[in-house]
Amino acid sequence: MSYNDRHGFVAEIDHIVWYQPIVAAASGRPISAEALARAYTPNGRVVSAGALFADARCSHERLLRLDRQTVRRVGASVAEWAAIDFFPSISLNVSTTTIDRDPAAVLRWLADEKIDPKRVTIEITETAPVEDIAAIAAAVEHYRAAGLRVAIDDFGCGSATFELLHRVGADIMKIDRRFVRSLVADERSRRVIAAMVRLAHELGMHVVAEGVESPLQWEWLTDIGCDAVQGHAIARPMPADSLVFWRDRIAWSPITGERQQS
Ligand code: G
Ligand code: MN
Repeated sequence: MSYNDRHGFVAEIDHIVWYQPIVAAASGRPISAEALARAYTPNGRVVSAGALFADARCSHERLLRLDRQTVRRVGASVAEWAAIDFFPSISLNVSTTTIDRDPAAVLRWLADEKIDPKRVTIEITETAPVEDIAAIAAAVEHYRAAGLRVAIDDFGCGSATFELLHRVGADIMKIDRRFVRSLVADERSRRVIAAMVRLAHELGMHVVAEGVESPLQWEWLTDIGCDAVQGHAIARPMPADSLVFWRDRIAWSPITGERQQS
């Protein structure tokens, strides 16, 4: 049973956006903030809207509207932040459906919201079915020419892992949290991650490890050569105004043992 069936409240989704920092692995310096769609349940809890995006019954039109609304919310955050001289880079999850159906939409929306494409990384998840890789590869070229960066999200757990890597020239590889989860206890996980990092670097890509929940995982990932980390060990997703407080706080790096002022 899908999330929608159980909760039945998403006839038309009015979701909000929270942000989770991504930091340089070695220094702990903030690099970017991933915009994450969140929805309120009827009893006021905030849950991930990921389940809604993944719903197979979601029409293409609805997925387009969801992505559109995320960019609108990010536009509002960017304007609020600019008013206090805060200009973080943003990672934006865009569905492959949107990229496939209307490749120019994202660029239009960013322009409408006055978001500088150079501040934006588009994350393409490869766990969703990728219908037309050639079309996606062409769209990605177009985005990069417009100054956006492109990341392959959830790398290693999708149906088209190597085909995407082979056909789509992306800037960033995001290693799925399932590899990160077992790395401290399992040497093979570490070897797999190390091989992914070498592969990414061979292709000139940066590597972000996601789902980093402990300082020990963070340390291992840094030693293995990951460029950046994201997860509860660094910061949980938070509302736009909290991101400012997070930035102003002193971030702690377990690697250098130095306190970092962002
Ligand atoms: O598919 P994608 O990688 O964009 O998913 C991001 C999701 O991962 C968000 O919903 C976010 O709340 C969740 N998340 C972020 N950090 C962690 C973490 O350290 N552990 C776990 N289990 N989930 C996380
Ligand atoms: Mn993502």
